[in-house]
Amino acid sequence: MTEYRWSGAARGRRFAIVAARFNRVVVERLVEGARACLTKHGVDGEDVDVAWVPGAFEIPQAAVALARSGEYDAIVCLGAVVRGETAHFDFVAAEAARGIAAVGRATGVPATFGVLTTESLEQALDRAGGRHGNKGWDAAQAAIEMAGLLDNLPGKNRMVGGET
Ligand code: INI
Repeated sequence: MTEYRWSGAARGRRFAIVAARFNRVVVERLVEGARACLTKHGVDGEDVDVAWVPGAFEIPQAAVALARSGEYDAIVCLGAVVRGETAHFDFVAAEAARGIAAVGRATGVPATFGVLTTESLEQALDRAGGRHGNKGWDAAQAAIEMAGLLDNLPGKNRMVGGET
């Protein structure tokens, strides 16, 4: 029986953050949380690149391009979709989630989901360094873990260039 584990060494790995500008006050805090997590785990600031996109809907396209570049061990996707502000909340949120999940499966480069989907801006701020933690930190932590786990799984798991 093999139990595959994440090996914890994050130092030396490269990460890309894809951040959606919509609700920027929230997303900037998610980016800060993600950066803080990566730094805490020994990742050099020079090894973390950030790509800003207009909104959460555009995250998957940038994420797949970064994943296919072969430059990164994982992609951290950050955004804030707030129901109160849009009738198309469900479409934006669902496409962001579906698209981000597809990036990881298609390319083999983990893409983690730090897109808040909340009823109000207040709820979003609560999850961006407020009383419910920082989901940017959580998404970065998941990216470190997935990058370490994939290296330990059998076979060649980085299939850069796959279909989404
Ligand atoms: N994008 C978000 O990231 N959050 C939102 O709350 C949001 N609202 O409210 O509409 C939002 N819309 C923009 C969308 O992501 C696209 O950028 C836009 O539709 C252009 O394709």
